[in-house]
Amino acid sequence: MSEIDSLKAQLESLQADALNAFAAAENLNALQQLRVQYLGKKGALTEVLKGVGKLPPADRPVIGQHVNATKSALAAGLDACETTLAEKEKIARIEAERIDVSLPGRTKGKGALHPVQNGLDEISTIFSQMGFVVAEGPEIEDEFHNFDALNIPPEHPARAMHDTFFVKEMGNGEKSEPMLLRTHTSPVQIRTMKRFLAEGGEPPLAVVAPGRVYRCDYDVTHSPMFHQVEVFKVDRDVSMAHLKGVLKHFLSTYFEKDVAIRLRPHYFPFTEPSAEVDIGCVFCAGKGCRICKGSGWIEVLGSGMIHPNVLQSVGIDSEEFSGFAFGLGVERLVMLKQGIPDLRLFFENDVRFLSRMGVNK
Ligand code: 2NM
Repeated sequence: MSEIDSLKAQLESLQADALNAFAAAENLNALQQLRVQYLGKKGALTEVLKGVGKLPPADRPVIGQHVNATKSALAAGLDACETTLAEKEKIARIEAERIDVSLPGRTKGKGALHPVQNGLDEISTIFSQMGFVVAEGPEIEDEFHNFDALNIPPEHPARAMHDTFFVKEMGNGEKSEPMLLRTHTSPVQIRTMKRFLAEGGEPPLAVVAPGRVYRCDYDVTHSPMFHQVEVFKVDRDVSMAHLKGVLKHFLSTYFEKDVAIRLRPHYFPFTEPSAEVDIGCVFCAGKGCRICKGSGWIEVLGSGMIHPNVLQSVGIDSEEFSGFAFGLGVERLVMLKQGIPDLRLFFENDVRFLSRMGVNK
C-alpha cells in the first residue's frame, strides 16, 4: 500500500472509532475527554498528521483535504453528541428536582389576639359606641390617685400591704412619695376628670378606662395581674336608673342575648349607694347549675353612684352634679362568655389554649 493510501486508511479508521466513541459517551465530561483525546494537541489526529510531513510535497494537499474532512466530521460528531447529552442531562436534572406544585404551602403559624386582650377590645368598643371616651393612664401610681381621691382612707383594709404591691419610692429625700402598682383603673378616672376640668371642661363626662391592674393575691380565682374596665358618667341628674340602663345594654350586647340583671346592695368606699350586679346565669338560663351554684345568678361587677367625696376631690360640685360608676374584671367576663373553666389558663401561655382561644382579626 502506498504511503498516501495508508494515511487515508488511518484517517478513515480513526474517524470511525471516534464517532463510535462519541456516540457511546455517557456524559458531557466523558465527551470532553474524547474531544481532547482525538482533536487535542497531543491527540490521535495530530499523531496522523505527523505522517503527512513524510509525504512528498506534491501529495500533501491531497491528504490535507482528507485531514480537514476528518476534522470537520469529528467536530460535527462532537457537536451533535454534545447537544444530545446536554439535553439528556437537563431532563435528568429536571426529573431529580421535580416538585408537586399542587401540595399546600408550608406557612408560618399566624399569631392571634389573646382572649383577654380581645375581651378588653370588645368591652371598650361597646362603651365607645354608647359615647364613652376611652382613657388610659399609668400602671405605677401614687397613693392620692389610687386611694385618697377615691375616698379610701389610710386605715382602709385595701391599703394594707397584703393587697397592694408597693414599688420603690419616687423622688429624693424629704419629698419622696410611696409609689404602687394600681389596684384598679379608678386612678385613670380621677386623672381624666381632673384633666377635663383643668382644661375648662364641664360635665357631662363619660369615660371608659380599660387596663392592667395588680393585687397581691394568687389562688385558683385570683391572679396578681388582671384586667379591669371601669366606666363612669357624670352629669346633672344622673341616677341609678341610668346605671341600670347602661348595664343592661352593655351586658346584653357583650353576651349577645337578652340577659336579666339584678342589683344587690353592697359597700364600696368610692360609691354611695353601692351595688353588686348579677346576671341571670348564661349557662342554665336561671334554672340553677354548677356554675351559678344553684342560685340562677352570677355576680359580674360592682357599681354605684360616685361618692360626693370623690367628686369633690377632683373639683366637681357634688350638689350640682352626680354620676354612676362601675368596674368589672375582664378575665371573669371572658371566662363566662367563652366557657373557660380556670383563670390560670390565661397566664400559662400554653399554645394549645392560645391557638384554640386566640382571636384572629
Ligand atoms: C367599682 C365599683 C364601683 C368606680 C368608681 C370610679 C370613679 F373613679 F369614677 F369614682 N370608677 N370606678 C367603681 C365603682 C368601680 O369596681 C368594682
